[in-house]
Amino acid sequence: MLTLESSNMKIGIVCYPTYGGSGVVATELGKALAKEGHQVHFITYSQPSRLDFFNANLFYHEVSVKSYPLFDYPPYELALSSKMVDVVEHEGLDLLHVHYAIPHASAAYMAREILKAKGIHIPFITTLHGTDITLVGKDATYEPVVTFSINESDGVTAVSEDLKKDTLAHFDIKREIEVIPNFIDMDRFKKQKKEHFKKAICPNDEKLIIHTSNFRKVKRVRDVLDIFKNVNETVPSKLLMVGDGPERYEMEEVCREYRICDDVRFLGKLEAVEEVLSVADLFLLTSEKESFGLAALEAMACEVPVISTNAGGLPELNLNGVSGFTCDVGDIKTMTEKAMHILDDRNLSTFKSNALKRALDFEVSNILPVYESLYNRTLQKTKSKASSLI
Ligand code: GMT
Repeated sequence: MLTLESSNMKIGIVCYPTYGGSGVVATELGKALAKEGHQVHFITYSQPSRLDFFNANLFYHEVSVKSYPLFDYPPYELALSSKMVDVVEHEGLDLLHVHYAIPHASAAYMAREILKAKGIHIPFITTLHGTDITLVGKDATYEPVVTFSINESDGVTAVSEDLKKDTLAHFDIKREIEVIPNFIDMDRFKKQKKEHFKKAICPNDEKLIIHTSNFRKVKRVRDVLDIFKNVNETVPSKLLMVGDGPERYEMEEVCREYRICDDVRFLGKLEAVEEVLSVADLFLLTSEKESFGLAALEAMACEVPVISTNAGGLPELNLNGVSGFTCDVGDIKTMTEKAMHILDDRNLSTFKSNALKRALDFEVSNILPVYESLYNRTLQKTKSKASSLI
């Protein structure tokens, strides 16, 4: 059903539209594909937060879930499958790409089978992002459905080698998983001249440390405060906490307990996070699990070195001793020492330029062709399978 110019495709993208790495990657991918001339249809329950501009190749279809007194739990997955069927039929899509396995992969499987019964053969690709495998997916509540829908996908990608390894270790996977890392748009994420911000936050030229996350337990946000408290005892510094989530309130309490409130600011969710990253000296990511670490990549693109844990895929991004340091989860002492090392004026500029250099490896222009190649190969396979049925 290739209807656009020979190499251009009509692609349906399904993701979580809210704040969160998987939704951000899905939306940025859709935007980059649209710029290349592909037609991209987002199918989500609300407008993805980064889908905030007009492009003739971008479309948004809202999934609405009808409730009924009988439903204690309105069946979102069914509404999503029905919407996928509708959009594929009416927009003539070539391929579906779902981000985050639960429940998007099983909803896509259902849509594909419904369409098959109507004589429409459309493949779906599933991208595994992290917690869909490492936390939620592993749980017996979802495991059989996740295993089945990964095996039934026409293409599967994982955002790091570590996530691929984890998936193969915990699920009975009978198909190839391709690793395609997160990527970054360096036109947006780059160091900008925002010295007035720096002056406002650090009036006495203090060092600026930053953490961004969704403040979930898995991020171990308290470790960020512990490291900062230690660093702040010797290095005049400020800490910006960007984002929001379940742990935020408790972390504000911890700041009071540590008597560091004057040096820590909680900024909540920020649209233009690159503006504050532009004036930061160090980024902290203390996660217990992290399949890739998009937040760290965004910091590195703005020339901010990273101290992260060595969990999950983080060492594949943050090169130990080069773009920053990777340390054992919860090792506050080492993370403090490494932070002081980076913040030392004799080392800081080298780490900053190394961080930028490493981020360039993940420029969107390097990663987009890898997705396009996977789409083309998957479409060819589906086409030949369909024609063998005739
Ligand atoms: O917990 C988050 O960080 C959000 C989560 C998501 O799925 O929205 O992010 C995951 O996917 C991102 C994009 O692929 C990765 O960069 C994050 O590392 C990953 N988070 C975890 O594995 C905890």
